[in-house]
Amino acid sequence: MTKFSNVIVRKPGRSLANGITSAPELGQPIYERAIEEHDDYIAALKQCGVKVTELPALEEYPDSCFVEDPAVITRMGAIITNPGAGTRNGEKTAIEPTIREFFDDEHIRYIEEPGTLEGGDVMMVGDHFYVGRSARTNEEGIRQFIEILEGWGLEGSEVTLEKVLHLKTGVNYLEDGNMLVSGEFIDKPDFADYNKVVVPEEEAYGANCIWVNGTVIVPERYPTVLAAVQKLGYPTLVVDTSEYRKVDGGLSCLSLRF
Ligand code: CIR
Repeated sequence: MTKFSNVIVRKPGRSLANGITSAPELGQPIYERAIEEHDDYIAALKQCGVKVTELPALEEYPDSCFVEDPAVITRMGAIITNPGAGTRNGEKTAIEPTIREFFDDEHIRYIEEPGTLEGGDVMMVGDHFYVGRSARTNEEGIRQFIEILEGWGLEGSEVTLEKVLHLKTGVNYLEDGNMLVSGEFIDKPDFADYNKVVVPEEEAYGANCIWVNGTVIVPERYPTVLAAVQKLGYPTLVVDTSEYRKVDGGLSCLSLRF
C-alpha cells in the first residue's frame, strides 16, 4: 500500500512567464496568481498528511517549479534524471542537494547522456513504473531507467506517446486499480487491465490529478473529472492550477511525492 510522507515543491519565479509552452494563446502566467495557487497547492498537500519541503524560486530556470521532471523517487531510492528540454537540463543539478538530504550515495542513481528522461513521463503503479517515450524521454533514457529499477527489485515498461508532452499529461494512477485516462491512452493495451475512468476531450487537462494518501487532488474547473473521482469513493480537494496550465504544467508536475 502506497503511503507518502514527504513532498518536495519549488516556488515559481517571476521567470515562469517565460516557461516552455505549447499553448501561447492562453497568455503568460501571472506571477502573483501563480504564487497564490502554489500556496493553495501546498495547503492541500499538507491536508493529506505529508511534510512539505519548499525550495526557493530559481529565476534562471523558468520551469523549475515543475520539480517532478528532474528527479524520480521510488521506495528504493532516487533517480536524478537528464531532462530532455535544453532550458531545463540544469534543474537536475539544482534539485540534487535536496535529494541528498533524503537519500545517501547508495540510494541515488543518474540518467546519463545520451539518455534523456523527465519525471513527468514516469507513472508509478506499485513497484511497476510506466515510462513514456516522448520528445523529452528517449529510448536510451528508458533503458537506463529500467536497468536502475531492476537493480532495486522494481520493474518498468515503455509506453509510446504520440501527442501529449508527458505520459502523466494524459494518464494518472489513483491507486486501488483506478486510472484516469484521456485521449491517446484510452485504448492503449498497456492499461487494459485497470479500472479506467475515461476523461472527456474537453476536460483532458483534468486527467492530471494526484492521489495523496487516500485523497485525490483535482484541478479546479473540471466537473466531470471531479464527479468521476468522487464516484470512485475518494475524498477530494480542488486546487486551481490555471496559471501553470498556461505553460503546460499541472498538479503532478508541481511536486515530488514519496
Ligand atoms: C515544460 O514544458 O517542461 C514545462 N513548461 C511544463 C512541465 C510539466 N511537467 C510535467 O508534466 N511533469
